[in-house]
Amino acid sequence: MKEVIERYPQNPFLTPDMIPGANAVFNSSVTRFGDKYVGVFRVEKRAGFQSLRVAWSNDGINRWKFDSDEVLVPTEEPFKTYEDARYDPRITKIDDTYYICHASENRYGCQVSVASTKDFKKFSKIAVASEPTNRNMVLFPEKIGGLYVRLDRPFESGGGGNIWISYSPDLVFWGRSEVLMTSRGFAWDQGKIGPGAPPIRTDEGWLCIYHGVTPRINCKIYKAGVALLDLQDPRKVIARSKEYIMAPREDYERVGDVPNVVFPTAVIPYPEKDELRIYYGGADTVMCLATAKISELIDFAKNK
Ligand code: BMA
Repeated sequence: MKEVIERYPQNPFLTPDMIPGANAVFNSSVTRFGDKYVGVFRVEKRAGFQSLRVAWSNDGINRWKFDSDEVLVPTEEPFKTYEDARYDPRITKIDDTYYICHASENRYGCQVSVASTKDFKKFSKIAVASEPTNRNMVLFPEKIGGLYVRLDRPFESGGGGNIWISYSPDLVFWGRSEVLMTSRGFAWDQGKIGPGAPPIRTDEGWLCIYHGVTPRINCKIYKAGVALLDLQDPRKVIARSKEYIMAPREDYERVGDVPNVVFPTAVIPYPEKDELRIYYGGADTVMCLATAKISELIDFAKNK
């Protein structure tokens, strides 16, 4: 059967042996920056800590050059208390500013933080933007009705979790939170689900790639799906794929520190080619790439 996504033949494109002192590089975000690409990478050190590192590439795939220092290290309160470990970054560009949302793990649980940068050299922390326990915050690339909009995944008891939507005037104070999409009993996304890449605008709605878990006796299998949200009112789910768009199949998705994980964290659209790049972590160890036709993903979301 033809898949809706196509894996990059040279996957994984980034591995820990390419970064001195790294145990793993995964669940990272890449975006366009002028005529180049920049990424904020989740690099787990051999000493065991998570770090966020900026790297640059001409084509967004090869020859990544890492800046020397880790970024978004907290130096002041409240970030020192709540950002013990920083991981799973997602980048959204709004106007001329890039926003980085990431998980902030701390003694109270996990929260989400948001920071901004214009050049990926100097970063400003904006807020720890949720109570515990929450992960996977992604920002929409434009305000809707004058407000910033985000998706995230608060945890629920019993290891579950659904995708929520919230609004904010300033990225600090969030409200009007409601459930957007729930896990589906006995389907591939019957376990917890969470936002993957930040949504992108298409003619047919906001295209959202998300992750969903299939729980099995000895593991959780992380897969990816696609949904479409109404452009004017993204609380309305227009379409959602019955099947996953991607499940762990290749060795680099099956074998690693956490087996059987594909975890999408960024997309880059090329509308002129009807193409979408999907960046994802493989088995919590390496960075991978897949491509898809935007029109085919939309049809897939509509189960056509
Ligand atoms: C999730 C997050 C991700 C990770 C995934 C699989 O809960 O921690 O960072 O990729 O589990 O281990």
